[in-house]
Amino acid sequence: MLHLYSAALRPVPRIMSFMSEQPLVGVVMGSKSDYEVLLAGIEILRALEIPYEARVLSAHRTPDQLAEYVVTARDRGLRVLIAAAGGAAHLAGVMASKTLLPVLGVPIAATPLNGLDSLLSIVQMPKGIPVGTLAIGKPGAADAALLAAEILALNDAALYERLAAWRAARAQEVLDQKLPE
Ligand code: RP5
Repeated sequence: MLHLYSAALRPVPRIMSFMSEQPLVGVVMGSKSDYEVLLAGIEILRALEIPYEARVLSAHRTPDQLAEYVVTARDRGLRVLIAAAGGAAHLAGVMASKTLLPVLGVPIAATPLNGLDSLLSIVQMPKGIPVGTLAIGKPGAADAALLAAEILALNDAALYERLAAWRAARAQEVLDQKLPE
């Protein structure tokens, strides 16, 4: 029994880390099944050259490892945390309870309720422990990354310029759209 307990508390390996620099954004998802949705945000972090790390940690399946990750996050250099989960999505709120870093929650559509369950779970935090809640699914994942970038750009002029260029490019894409004759 003791053996099983120890095994359960073994550190969860970091499954992805694409940047060699010190990560500034920690992207946490409740299950690997959330990853495809979160890619919409991870691709933006990559495009903006923001060092990040991505981890699978669950509020109910790996609560001790999640707590360890969050309480050490600031000292390890992380500045913003993104938390994505589906169902009764308590991941973001639990993370926010353990840190003063900003936590951005992304609801995932993982059950027959299509993400409404996770949206309400994340957005309806009782007062005092804030979670910045984004839209359900890929739009929310993308906006979480952009909001993280805006937070980091407050103290990073070069990132501010990259963010401004990114947004200008999106505007140009709209202006370039052609309708059928
Ligand atoms: C949540 O349960 C996860 O964030 C995921 O969205 C959902 C389903 O997880 P799996 O059953 O695919 O591992 O905790």
